[in-house]
Amino acid sequence: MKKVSRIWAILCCITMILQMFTVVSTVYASESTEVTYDLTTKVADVSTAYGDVSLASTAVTEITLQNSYSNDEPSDDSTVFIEGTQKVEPGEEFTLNVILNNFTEGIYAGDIILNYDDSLFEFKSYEPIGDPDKFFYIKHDQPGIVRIIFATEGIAINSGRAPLFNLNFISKDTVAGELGSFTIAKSDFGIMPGSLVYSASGTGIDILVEESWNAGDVNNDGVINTGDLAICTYYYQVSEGDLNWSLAKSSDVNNDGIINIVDLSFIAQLVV
Ligand SMILES: [Ca+2]
Ligand SMILES: [Ca+2]
Repeated sequence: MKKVSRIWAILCCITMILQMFTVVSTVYASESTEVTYDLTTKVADVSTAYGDVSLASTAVTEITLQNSYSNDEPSDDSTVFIEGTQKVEPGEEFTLNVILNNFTEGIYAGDIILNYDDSLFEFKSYEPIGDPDKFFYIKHDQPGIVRIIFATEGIAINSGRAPLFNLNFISKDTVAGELGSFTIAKSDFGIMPGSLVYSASGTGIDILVEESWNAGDVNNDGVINTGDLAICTYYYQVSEGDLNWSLAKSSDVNNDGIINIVDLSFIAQLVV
């Protein structure tokens, strides 16, 4: 009888979660176009922008571009930013997204140097994302520095928000409880007409390699509760390969590459 009651309680939780999913989806759909990041905050708290769902595991830095080479300044709020997860497990693969934002000028080429803490992380690969198609040249001949040079195939990047590429890393499984940095040492973007170069540099994000990870504690705050359920629900049906997988994957408690009812029911059973 006790077991039947427990199953009934789990089913009730799942029903509530799916109802919550509908509400959260509506909130996201109505507010997603208004999401902004605090340019002065290294790790942005975007929970307000996303309604009641906390995305505290997101690390974001956004850098305003300057023109160091002439007096022609970029349009207001032209920025480049990188985002990724705030915490990883030892030996875990993760992704940083590099994105241009608020450009009205035409960008045809870029040259970005990212420094990373090679005592904690290894660079694995890159993935082109977004439009237009781009040609890439990657230079990674010494640990801790990866350089990405890209050029479009004759089409300007001048949309509001333009994802450029993802960088895939893995944390070393020999370290734990340490914080490592990812810093944009240089980022130049070539503009036409005018052959201008706009630049940003000198900031980045920190990512923690955790001591340990408790499956179900999605936001890793030490307790499994409805906050974890909300995050799992928020990323419902997100799967490996999606652009926001690096943010969603901590909800994938059975590690099968998709956030679905299996993960929700697992977490629901552990809610205290
Ligand atoms: Ca939690
Ligand atoms: Ca799963």
